[in-house]
Amino acid sequence: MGRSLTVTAAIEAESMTLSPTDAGGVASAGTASGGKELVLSRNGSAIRSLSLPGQVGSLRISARGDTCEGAPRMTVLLNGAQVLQTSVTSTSWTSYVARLPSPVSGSATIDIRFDNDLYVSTSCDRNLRLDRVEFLAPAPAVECAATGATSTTVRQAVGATPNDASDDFTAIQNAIDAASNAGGGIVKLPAGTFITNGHIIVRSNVKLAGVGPETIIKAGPGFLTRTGPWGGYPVITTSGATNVTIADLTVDQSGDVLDGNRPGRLNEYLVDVRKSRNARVEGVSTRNPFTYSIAVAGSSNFCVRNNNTLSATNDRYDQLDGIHILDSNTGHVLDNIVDQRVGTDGDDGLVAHTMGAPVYDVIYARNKVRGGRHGAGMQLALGNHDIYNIRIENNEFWGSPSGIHSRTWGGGTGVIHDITVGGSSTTGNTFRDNSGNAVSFPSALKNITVTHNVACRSGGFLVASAPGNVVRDNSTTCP
Ligand SMILES: [Ca+2]
Ligand SMILES: [Ca+2]
Ligand SMILES: [Ca+2]
Repeated sequence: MGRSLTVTAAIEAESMTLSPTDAGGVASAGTASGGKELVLSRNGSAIRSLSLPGQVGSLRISARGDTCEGAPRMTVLLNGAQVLQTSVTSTSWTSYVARLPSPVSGSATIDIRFDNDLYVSTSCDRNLRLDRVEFLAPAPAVECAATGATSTTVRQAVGATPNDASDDFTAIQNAIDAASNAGGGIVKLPAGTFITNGHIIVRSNVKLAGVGPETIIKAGPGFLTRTGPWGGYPVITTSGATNVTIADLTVDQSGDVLDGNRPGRLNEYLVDVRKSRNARVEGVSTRNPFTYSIAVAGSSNFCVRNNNTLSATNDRYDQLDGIHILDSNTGHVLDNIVDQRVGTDGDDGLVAHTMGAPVYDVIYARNKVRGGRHGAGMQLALGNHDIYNIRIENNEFWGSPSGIHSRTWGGGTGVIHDITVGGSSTTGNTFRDNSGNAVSFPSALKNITVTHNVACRSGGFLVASAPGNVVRDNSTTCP
């Protein structure tokens, strides 16, 4: 999950100007880039101006120290603003990274300062040694990898009639089946409300698409008379398909008028990516759920992007999660607006959940989430399989009973590990007006990184101690 960054520009420290000029000098160093280093032997600055040929998001400074009753302190300013202050404790070349609060380009002045010089006659001499400064491009924005269906052949759902009481299930399903049998295609629905009394299955290599939220597929009065392939009540499922897309429409489960409280309610979900590979759900609005709104179950290589969930019913249901990733791996949950708290029935906004398989290699980024009355902004729900390699960044969790929390269910033996919440000054999450803790990971964990997040009118950052955990540089002050 690591990302290497492009070097936009680099300078040797020995090309920098000292101020005052007697603060040190250039020395030969066989281990240094260019064979030379700049030694700051007394308090002072190493300064250089340059023109950056592209955007820079961070600096990487190769430095080492001569310690003397403590290490030298290095303070780095870019264009007059401090971007790093650190002790240089290593006596061999070490990279120190300064992340910029926002990208910089054009003319730039870097100023590296040494301000705690110490010289003890005959015993030791504290100095700061600099080798090289690299200017790194900003991390590329996280985007989905799953392509979904790629055929561009458009097929009409002949016989589907919007805005009347007639059941359009058979016409839509027949068009999907024909498209898949022909090798793939786009089944495109115009604006209007289409009624389904069945459970639409999107087949391999097919994209089911509307023209935007004004294309509505709505559960009709006969919707509960039969079940989907896994015993539940999906409005749309991918049930085993590969290379499949659901896009640009509203999907309404009619949970406000139907009574969805029946066996199997939680077997399949409103929009259900099920045992699929390479699946996309994007530009989808979900309405009136009586189960999870968008779920990815037993699947890999998925993209859930730019969707909008809403839970608005009162005192009819529970467990109404927004976007629920179950027993699935390798995917992205990006740019969604999740609101489970308009009514009282809503539960967690985002979920990673293990029941029969681990959840791993998932990035949740740039989502705006309000968890429901029964839940949290995000829950890591742990059964007997691990949840790991998860990045949670640049999200806003607001107005929820709590921000992000983990729970163990059914005496689960799984472990939550290698989770990053925030992680850098450009990827931190915002927690706003949550009544409980911003982050709470109480048990069954290791290698949890919670850094660079901001909690405003929310609780704190609670992570049980465990090997590899890093919890620092979080703020509980409103910006
Ligand atoms: Ca010195
Ligand atoms: Ca050098
Ligand atoms: Ca119709």
